[in-house]
Amino acid sequence: MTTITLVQGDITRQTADAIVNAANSSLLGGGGVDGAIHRRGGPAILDECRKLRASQYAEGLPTGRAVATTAGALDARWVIHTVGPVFSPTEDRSDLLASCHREALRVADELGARTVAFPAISTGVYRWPMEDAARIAVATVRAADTSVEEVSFVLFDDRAYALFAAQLG
Ligand code: AR6
Repeated sequence: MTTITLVQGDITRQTADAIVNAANSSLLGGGGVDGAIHRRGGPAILDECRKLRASQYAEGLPTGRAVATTAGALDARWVIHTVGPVFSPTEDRSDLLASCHREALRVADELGARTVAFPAISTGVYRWPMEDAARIAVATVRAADTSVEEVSFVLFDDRAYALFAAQLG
């Protein structure tokens, strides 16, 4: 059984075996969580991302997939980068958002990570409505077949925290 906990705050301040990054396909950084992780984690993360781009992910990491690097100076062993879908009002991309959570947990299992911190993937720059993202994130983690013991969702503000809390009920 995986325990799900909620934390309000900055994901780069968390302690966990693995911290999940809401990245983009380039793996070369960006704003939001991605920018904060690279800033606080330091250049070792970007170095490994560049190596991934030079090897198995020459075309970039596809949406819905996940890959791990060092966590650099973060209080974690690994960063698991995943690429959320951009929200579309005309196309249902929920499976891709669920896939981000499933794939991140699969990578965590491969690494032997027992505690994993997730941000609210796709709810910032990628504009996914928070309530629906919370529903998909919580349901997917609950249904996952994983050895991860604790998943924490790290929510930046009160509203996100409340919407995730409502899903945990
Ligand atoms: N800790 C926790 N949550 C945060 C933090 C933080 N330090 N910073 C922002 N959030 P986003 P996306 C919240 O935009 O929507 C990047 O440029 C934020 O309020 O980080 O998946 C990437 O390179 C929001 O609720 O990720 C991609 O290009 C949530 O984290 C693109 O943005 C996710 O917002 C990915 O967009």
